[in-house]
Amino acid sequence: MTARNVRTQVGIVGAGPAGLMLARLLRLEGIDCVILENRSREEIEGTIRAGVLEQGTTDLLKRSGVGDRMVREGAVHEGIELRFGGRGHRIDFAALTGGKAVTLYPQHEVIKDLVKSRLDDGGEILFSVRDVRVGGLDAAVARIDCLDDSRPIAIECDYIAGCDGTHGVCRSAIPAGTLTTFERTYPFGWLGILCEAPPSSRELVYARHERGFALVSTRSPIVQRMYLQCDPADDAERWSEEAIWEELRTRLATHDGWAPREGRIFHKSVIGMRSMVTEPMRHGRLFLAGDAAHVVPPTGAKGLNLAVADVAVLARALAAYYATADTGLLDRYSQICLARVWKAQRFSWWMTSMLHCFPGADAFQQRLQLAELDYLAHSEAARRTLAENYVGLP
Ligand code: FAS
Ligand code: PHB
Repeated sequence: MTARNVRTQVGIVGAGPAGLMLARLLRLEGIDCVILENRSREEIEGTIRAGVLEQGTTDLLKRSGVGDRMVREGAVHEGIELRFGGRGHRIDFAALTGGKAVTLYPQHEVIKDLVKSRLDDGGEILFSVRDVRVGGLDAAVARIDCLDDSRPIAIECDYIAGCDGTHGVCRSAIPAGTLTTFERTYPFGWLGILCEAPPSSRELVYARHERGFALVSTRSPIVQRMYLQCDPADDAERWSEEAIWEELRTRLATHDGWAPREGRIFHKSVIGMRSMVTEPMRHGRLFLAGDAAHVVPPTGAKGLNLAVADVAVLARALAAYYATADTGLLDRYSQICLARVWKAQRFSWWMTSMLHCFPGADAFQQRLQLAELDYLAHSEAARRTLAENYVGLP
C-alpha cells in the first residue's frame, strides 16, 4: 500500500496519561502534533491502574478544560489513615498543607476524558499501530515510522515525545552508553482487587502488619479498590476470594473491631514493585516523559502524577521554542523534571520501606519501621512531611 507521509511539529509515541495530556497542552498552544498508540482505544480506556490525582494534576486538568467529569465524579480526600498495631492515625492533609487535598478518580477515566477531548477537537490518535520505530534523533528532522493496519506511515517532526511507558521503544532508541539507569527492585508485589461493595472507610487506609502491607482505596460508591502485599511471582488467579478477604481482614484489623466491607471481586492482578530512573530524559530531538523515563512503586501514588508533571514542563518548553525560537527551557527539560522525579522517588521508596514486610528483615529493621510510624503518629512535623509529599510538591 502507498505510504502515508505526515509532517508535524511534535510526534508523540504512546497514548497514556503522559502522551494524551501532552497532546492536549500542545493543542491549547496551537502546536501541531500526531499521537501514536499500539493498543486499541478500548484497551487503553479499560486498563485498570492508578487512582490518586495530586492537587497539581487536578488543577492542570481543570485549567486545560478536561476536568469537568473529574470534578463531578471524582472524590476529594483531605487525608489518609496510617494503621499499625491495631490503631489508626489520620494524616490531615488540609490542616498540614494549608488546604491541599488529593482526588480519587481512576486513571482509565482520565484517559477516556483526554481521548474524548482530542477526538472532539478534531485531533487524531493513530490506535493499534505496529512496528513503531523512531529515528533522526540527532538529525535536522526527526522521524517516526510505523504500520497503521498494514499501511506504512512515515512521520517527519521537529521533536519526538517518548511517552510509551516502561516497555516502550523510545528509550531503547537512544544510543547505548548514553543513558544512566538507576534501579531498585522490591522483594514483593501487590495483589490489587476491584470489588462490588460500598466504601469501607471515608479515606484511604495504609496498613502495616507483620503479615504484610494492605491498602484500602476506592473507585466509586459501589466499586472499591484494595491491595495486599504478596510475592511478586504470585499468580492472581491462585488467590481465592476467601483467602483475599481473610488476609485483608487480618492485616486491617483494629482493636475496635474494624473490618472491610466485602463484595464480589470482579478484577484481580499482581503488579511488581520497582523504582527506576533514566538520566538524562532527553537525547537530541527525543524527550522521554512519564514511565518511559521513570517508574515508582505505587505506595506513594506518584506514577501518573509524575507523568503529567513531566509533560507540563515539556509543553511549556515547546511553547517557548515555537514562540521565540528560544531553546532554553527545552535544554533544561531533563534537569527540571529530574529534580521532581527524584523527590517523588525518595517519597515512594520511604513509604514502601516503612509499610511493607521485607523478607529476611531482622528485628532491628522491624523496630526501625515501627519507630518511623510511631514518630508519624506523635509528631506534627513528621506528618507534615508526609502530607506535603502526598498532595504533591509545588
Ligand atoms: P503508560 O504506560 O500509562 O502509557 C504508555 C502508553 O504507550 C500505553 O498506552 C502503551 O500501550 C503505549 N505504548 C507502549 N509501547 C508503544 C509503542 N511501541 N508504540 C506506541 N505506543 C506504545 N501509579 C499510581 O500512581 N498508582 C497506582 O495504583 C498504579 N498502578 C499501576 C498498575 C499497573 C499494572 C501499572 C503497569 C502501573 C501502575 N501505576 C500506578 C503507574 C501508572 O499509573 C503509570 O505511572 C502511568 O500510567 C504512567 O503514564 P505514562 O507515562 O503515560 O505511561
Ligand atoms: C489506587 O486507588 O489505585 C491507589 C491509591 C493509592 C496508592 C496506590 C494506588 O498509593
